[in-house]
Amino acid sequence: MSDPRLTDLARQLPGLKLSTDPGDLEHHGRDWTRRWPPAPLAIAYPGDIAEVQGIVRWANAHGVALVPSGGRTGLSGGAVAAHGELVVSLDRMNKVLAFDPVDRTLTVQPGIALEAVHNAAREHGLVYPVDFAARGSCQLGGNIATNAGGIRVIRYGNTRQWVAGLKVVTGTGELLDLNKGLVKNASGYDLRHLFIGSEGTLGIVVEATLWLTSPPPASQVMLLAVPAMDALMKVFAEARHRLHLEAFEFFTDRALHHVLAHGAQAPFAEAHPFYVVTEFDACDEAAEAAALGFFEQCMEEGWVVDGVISSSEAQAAALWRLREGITESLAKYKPYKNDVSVRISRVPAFMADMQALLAEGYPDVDVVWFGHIGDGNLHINVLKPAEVDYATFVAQCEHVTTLLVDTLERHEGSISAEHGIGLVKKPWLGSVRSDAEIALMRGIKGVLDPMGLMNPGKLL
Ligand code: S2G
Ligand code: ZN
Repeated sequence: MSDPRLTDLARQLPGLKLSTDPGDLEHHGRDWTRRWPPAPLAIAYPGDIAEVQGIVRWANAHGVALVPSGGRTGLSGGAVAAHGELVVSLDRMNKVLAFDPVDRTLTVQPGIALEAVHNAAREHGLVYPVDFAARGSCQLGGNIATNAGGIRVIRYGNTRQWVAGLKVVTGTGELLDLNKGLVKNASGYDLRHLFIGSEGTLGIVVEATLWLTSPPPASQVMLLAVPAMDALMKVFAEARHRLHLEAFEFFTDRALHHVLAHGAQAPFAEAHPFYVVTEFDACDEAAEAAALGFFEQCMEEGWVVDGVISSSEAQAAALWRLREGITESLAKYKPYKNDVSVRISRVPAFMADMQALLAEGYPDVDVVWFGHIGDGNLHINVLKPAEVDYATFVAQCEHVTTLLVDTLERHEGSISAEHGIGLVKKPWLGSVRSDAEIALMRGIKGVLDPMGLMNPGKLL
C-alpha cells in the first residue's frame, strides 16, 4: 500500500480487506460496459456496516471518490471506476440475516446474489419475484441501486415494490435505517425510495428487508411465431384478456438466429419476423383450456402462425432459454446496446419508426430487438458489421442513439427503462427529465453527499 491515503485507511480500519492487486483493480473496476478502462485507486471489501461507515468517513477526510460495486452486471457504466476512485465491493457482505414468517420478509446483506435470495425464499415456501437472466451474478444491493426489473415486472413490478426496509450509509457516513419493514408508515417523505434507483450516487445499500410472496400456481410457457408487430400487440391484448400473465416477452428473428447459432434448438421449421415467450397460470383444466382457446383464437385471426405450449418444466425452461440466451449469444460481438421504454400503446409506432430509420441508414447492419412488451421496454443490440472498423462503428452507434433519442422524444418515451443512466446515457438525461427535475436531483445529492464522493460522474 504505497499510497499514504490507503495506509491511513488500513490504520483506521485494521480489519478491512483492501487490495491494489492489478487483477482485482481490473475485475472490480468495471461492469459489463467496455468503453472505460478501469483505473480504481484500490478495492475495499468491507465485512460489515461499521467498516462501510469508516470507509465513507475516511473518503470525506481525504476527498477520495467511492464507487459501490456489486455483481457489476450493469450495462450503463454505473459501476465503472476509471478515475482513481476507491471501489467499495460488497462481495463479503452476502448473507441472509433473518427471515420472518409472519411479515414474510427476508433481511439480507447487499452482496447476496439474486439467485441466493430466490433460494432462501423457496426454503421458506415463498418466492422473491423479481427475476432476470443475470440472477446468478447480480447482487441485491445493485438490484436496489438500479431498481432492477426483468421478466416478471408485468405481474410483480420492479425491485422498488419489494423493499420493505433499507439500511444505507449516506455520502457523509451516516447510517439510515429506513421504513424498518413496515407495510404502512405515513410519517413524511419515504426516503427509501430516494435511494432505490439512485445508482450509488446518494449512498451505499448495506442491508435490505425484502417482502416475499406466495409461489405462483403451476404455469405454462408458450412460444409463438408472429408475423408483424401490430399482430404481436393484438396477441398481447388477447393474452392479457384471457390469461393470468406472469411474463410476456418478445424478440425478433435476428435474436433467435443468434441464440440458435449459440447452440439452442430451433423451435420451428422456418424463421418468423417476431416471437413471443409468455408464461401464465395453468393451475387447472379451465386455465389450460383458456390457454388453448387463446392460442386457437390467435391462429384463426392470423396473429400467430405457429406456436408451442410447454408440457413439462424442462420444456418451459428450454423455451425461456430462447429469450434469456439472447444477451449471452450476442456478448462476443460486443454490440451497441440500448434499453428504452415507451407507453405500451406506442410500441408498434415506435418500432416501425426505428426500423424504417435503421433500414434506411444502415441496411446491412445486424439489429436485434427484444424485451418486455408488457412494460413497453424494448432492448436493442446493434452488431458491428465485420467489414466496418470499430471507430466507424462507434460513430454509427452515436448516430443510432440520436435516432433513438429523437424517436423517443416523438413518442414521449425514456432513454432508459431499467438499465439506469450511469455513464453511457448521461448526455441524454435531459431528453427525458426536465431542467427543474435535474436541478432537484442535484440538490438532493448535495444534501446526502455534500462532498460529491458517491459514484461521481454517474447519472448527474
Ligand atoms: C434483458 C438485457 C439487455 C441487453 O432483459 O435481457 O435487460 O441488451 C436485458 O443485453
Ligand atoms: Zn431487460
